Amino acid sequence: MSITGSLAGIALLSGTAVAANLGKWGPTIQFPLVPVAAAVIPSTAELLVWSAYRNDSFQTGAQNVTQTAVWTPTNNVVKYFEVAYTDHDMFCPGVSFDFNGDLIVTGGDTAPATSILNPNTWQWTKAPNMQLARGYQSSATLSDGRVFTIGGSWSGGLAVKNGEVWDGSKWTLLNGCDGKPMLTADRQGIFRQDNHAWLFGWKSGSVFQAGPSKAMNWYFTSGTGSWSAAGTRNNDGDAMCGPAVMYDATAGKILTAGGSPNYQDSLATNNAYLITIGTPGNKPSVETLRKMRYARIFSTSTVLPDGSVLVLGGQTYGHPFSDANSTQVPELWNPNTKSWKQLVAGPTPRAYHSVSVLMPNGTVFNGGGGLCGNCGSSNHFDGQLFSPPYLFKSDGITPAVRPTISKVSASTVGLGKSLQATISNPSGGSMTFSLIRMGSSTHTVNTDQRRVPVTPSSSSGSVYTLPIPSDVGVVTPGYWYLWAMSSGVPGTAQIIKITP
Ligand SMILES: *[C@@H]1O[C@H](CO)[C@@H](O)[C@H](O)[C@H]1NC(C)=O
Ligand SMILES: *[C@@H]1O[C@H](CO)[C@@H](O)[C@H](O)[C@H]1NC(C)=O
Ligand SMILES: *[C@@H]1O[C@H](CO)[C@@H](O)[C@H](O)[C@H]1NC(C)=O
Ligand SMILES: *[C@@H]1O[C@H](CO)[C@@H](O)[C@H](O)[C@H]1NC(C)=O
Ligand SMILES: [Cu+2]
Repeated sequence: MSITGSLAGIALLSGTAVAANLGKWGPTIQFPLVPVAAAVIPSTAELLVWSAYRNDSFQTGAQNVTQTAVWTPTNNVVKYFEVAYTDHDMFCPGVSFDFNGDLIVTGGDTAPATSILNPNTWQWTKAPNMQLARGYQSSATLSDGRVFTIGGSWSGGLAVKNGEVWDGSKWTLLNGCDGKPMLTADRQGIFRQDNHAWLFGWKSGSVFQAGPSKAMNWYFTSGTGSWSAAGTRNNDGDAMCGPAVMYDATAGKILTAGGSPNYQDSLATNNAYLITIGTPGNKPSVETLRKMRYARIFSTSTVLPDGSVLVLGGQTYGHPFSDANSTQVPELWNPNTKSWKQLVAGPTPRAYHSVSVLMPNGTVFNGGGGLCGNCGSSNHFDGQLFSPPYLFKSDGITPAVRPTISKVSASTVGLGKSLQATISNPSGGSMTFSLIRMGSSTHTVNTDQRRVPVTPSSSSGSVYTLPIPSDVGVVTPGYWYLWAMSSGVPGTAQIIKITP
């Protein structure tokens, strides 16, 4: 049978209309709060989500507790925890996993604060304040294990906020990492112009800032810091609250999707670009890609094991705390054809304050939206798992036959070393492998996720030898999902720790 045409998601196979494989939305998972931030915690692969000092509303300033919840996928139980002992309302923060899998959460409603979650004990610790109070800054883990942050005038005062680094015991201001070159021209001023930087930790302690400003920049974190301009994304303007994802770190490839010149009350774009970075300080190459079908601000992007990128949610016109103009049709970007495919629409609008995180079984959690107090239906106390098309046969209904990683030789592996993975491959498809760093998501930002393709150096029967690349700027140490795919169908990931 051959595909003879397609119309509105229906493929016509030899004259008979059958459902195309456009993915599937799973049952709704209810939370006791609006999940505005989310991360899969490596030790147990449970999903941590949080809102603000309340479960449905926020207030910048003196609040000092955070409402959190943990969803356990294996038994579908959601537990609620209030975290009070770090004196930190972690709403609108910067979030980064460090080399040990500690979740470093900075600023937001309590603008100077730092809280750290130990993934093994599930205990939060209060850490020293940042040098500058920040909210809507983003942060990125560096190749030397420190964590860099910049910007964040949404709370803690309006100012050009230069970069600073966390070294595990204290924050140090890097005044040479100038906050000015990364400002957008948002009409609300500095309050919005330094929000949600697209930061990628890279080689030699550098950070590539791919947006959302029209200008891209390199930040260098040795000594007192420095920066250099890195050009523009061709004709793209400021792209606030559009996502950017490093879908192939080995090749330095970053996809950007949408955004808007202003944080609110402004049309989004459907622009897409492919940025390829190499040596720190060099100008990256930028390719203008085919546009998405839908313009989007406040969407999320998640890189999948096969290197495709799933863009979910958002709205065509930026209006925080509103479900109006929602884009509920997912779009899946294929890195080989560089084209977008529309998938089955989600039942729930997910725009401002929504999150997406890749789960170990190859589904994507998409949840939240709102946190606006008495705004009623715009508060979404829930989420759903989206199953991408790779989890189904071509009929879009029958589950695909998936490979299994029955054994890995070690759960911790050093950069440049190898792992042996024993694979059961019942479908007999050709095996490929990849690594994806476990992510955290809030406000369109997920600086933790990045994908690294892995080519087996040898195989013997069902045992594959998988070399872990050696560049610490590319394979940021920490916890990673290891994926085995059979003809592009992923099994369940093994969670491994990569050490420097
Ligand atoms: C949110 O918290 C309030 C108390 O502050 C509670 O009455 C309400 O039931 C909670 N909402 C949900 C969905 O759990
Ligand atoms: C914050 O916590 C302190 C005690 O740690 C308490 O005295 C104070 O009232 C709290 N502030 C708010 C706004 O809840
Ligand atoms: C993924 O895990 C969730 C939670 O356990 C489950 O509901 C879902 O069916 C799983 N999907 C696949 C494709 O394994
Ligand atoms: C929906 O989008 C249009 C522009 O396309 C805009 O004029 C309108 O204000 C938006 N609606 C809301 C409620 O934001
Ligand atoms: Cu926010």
